Amino acid sequence: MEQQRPVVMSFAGLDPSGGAGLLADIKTFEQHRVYGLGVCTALTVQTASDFISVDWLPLPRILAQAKPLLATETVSYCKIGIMADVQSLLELVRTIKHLSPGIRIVLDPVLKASAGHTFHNSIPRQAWLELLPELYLITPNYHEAVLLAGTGDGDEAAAQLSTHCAVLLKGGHHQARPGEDALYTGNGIQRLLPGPKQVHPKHGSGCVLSAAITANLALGCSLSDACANAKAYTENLLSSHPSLTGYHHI
Ligand code: PXL
Repeated sequence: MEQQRPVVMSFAGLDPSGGAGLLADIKTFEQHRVYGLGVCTALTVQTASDFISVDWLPLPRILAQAKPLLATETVSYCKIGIMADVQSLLELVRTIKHLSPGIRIVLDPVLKASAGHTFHNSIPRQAWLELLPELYLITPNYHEAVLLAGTGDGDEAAAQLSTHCAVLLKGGHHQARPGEDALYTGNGIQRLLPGPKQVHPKHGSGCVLSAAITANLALGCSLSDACANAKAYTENLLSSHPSLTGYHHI
């Protein structure tokens, strides 16, 4: 018999193509041998290459899914993906922390879907400033970091955001340093270099990375090791097949 696995929770959209959102998160959790709970924040209609529509679930319906589980399970880490707006996100985060004191929250601040749809064009800065100190880690790409900080280039933006919570700046498509990520914490900046494998762009790779970080944290890794392990896991997925769909394996 196995020992009991750590329990983690994902708040994310349903992407029926299975590449992103809840399904990607649960696949990632299972590969890491953590037990994944999944709360749906939105119903999307899409394929790996085409985004068709999104229906946001109202906050009370999101909370109704989470409350009974948070009341009965010990969840020390959760991740949040797409949410309709920052105000609901802030209320969600506060409710999660009220129901599970001490829980650490990883936020993937998704503004745009890889299949082309823009979820959010602008950022209400005041609500963001209230939200950031409630989070353990955010995982923006360069574009998201600049929009969230409202300033400078990606590196300056990440440095500024990291005065509120840890920031993993994703270098995926960065021109000068493609695939190089940087972890900004109170202890400085740690560069995470890409591995040797040939990678192919994938639908949902940001979801997989943040879910893998959450799983590694729940397994007891330091933040720095969790980010490094999750990067290696995501690169395995990116190199698993040339198409937009990737296969999960450790
Ligand atoms: O990868 C961003 C993302 C997050 N969540 C859902 C998505 C996508 C991208 O398509 O569909 C549900």
